Amino acid sequence: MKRRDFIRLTAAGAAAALPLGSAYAQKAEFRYKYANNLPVSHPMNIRAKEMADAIRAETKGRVDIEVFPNNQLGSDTDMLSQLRSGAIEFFTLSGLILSTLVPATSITGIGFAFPDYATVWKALDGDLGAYVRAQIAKAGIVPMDKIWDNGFRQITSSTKPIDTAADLKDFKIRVPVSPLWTSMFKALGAAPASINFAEVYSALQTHIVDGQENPLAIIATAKLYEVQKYCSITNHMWDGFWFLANGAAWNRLPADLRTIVAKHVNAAGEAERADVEKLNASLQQELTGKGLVFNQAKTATFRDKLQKAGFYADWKGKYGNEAWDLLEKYSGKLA
Ligand code: X2X
Repeated sequence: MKRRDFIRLTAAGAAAALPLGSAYAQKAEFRYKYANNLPVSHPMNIRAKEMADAIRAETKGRVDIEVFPNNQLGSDTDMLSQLRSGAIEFFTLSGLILSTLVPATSITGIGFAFPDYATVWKALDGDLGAYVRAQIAKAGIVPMDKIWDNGFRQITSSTKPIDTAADLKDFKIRVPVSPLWTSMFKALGAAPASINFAEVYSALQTHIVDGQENPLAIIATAKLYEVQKYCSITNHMWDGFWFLANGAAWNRLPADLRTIVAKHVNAAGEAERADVEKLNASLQQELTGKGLVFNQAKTATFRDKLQKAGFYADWKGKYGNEAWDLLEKYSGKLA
């Protein structure tokens, strides 16, 4: 057999042996990575997989997004650096953690700002969200229009139920790495420790901290109930994930592909919002079955404590009047 023929034959053989899915990946012009910090079973990752499939299909394989869930590529702090350097092209991150780079983005997490989901989406899909996205864009990161839901947060503990703000006194609680989170729990009298989500399960298991706070969808999918005993319904803040793109990687995509990608990312985000809202409303029963003991906290005592500690006045000063007015347009008067 001539060498030329041999090469032709083996090349054909290799192509035929490719599994269907990766046929696209082989010829993709844009192979991008999307990374996040949540377990595969969380709606974020279920919708992200559908999203990547839809993008591959509609771009006829030109854009191939690989999803890396569950801190596979590192902690939020690591992934934010990777997004900025272009080592990953897409990343979902809480606005509160993103505030370590773009200070204005934490404003949507101010304690007790939003009474319900209807108000959250009005604000985030309205001019408060537009304001925050404009600040993110100035840092060379491109946020998609629709923020994904994390949810209203609840406090869990291995030692005692949290009923009033007084129960938080000196309470060792893990908070994400974010000045607003630390400030809020200090104002509530607690002893907060900044820890990336990647380390939360083990920090609870080894009693480095006694508690943490997260929405029920995360307490369930990350199995935090295995290492916590009590869950206090506080709804002390809402949190969401901006779907972020590295600016250079985004601009490399031709305009028609950018349109297709943005459409599917935003649609997946809206589907994820509905999934998470439903889960957060229904999980209490399931988690009770797994041994978590629930109580409804007296949230007026929390608001009062924040107000008296000067929390709202301090943060109004930091964000400035333009941003604070946009927040109060939806939250009502806070400070
Ligand atoms: O770190 C957390 O607690 C989490 C998963 O809720 C966020 O990404 C903010």
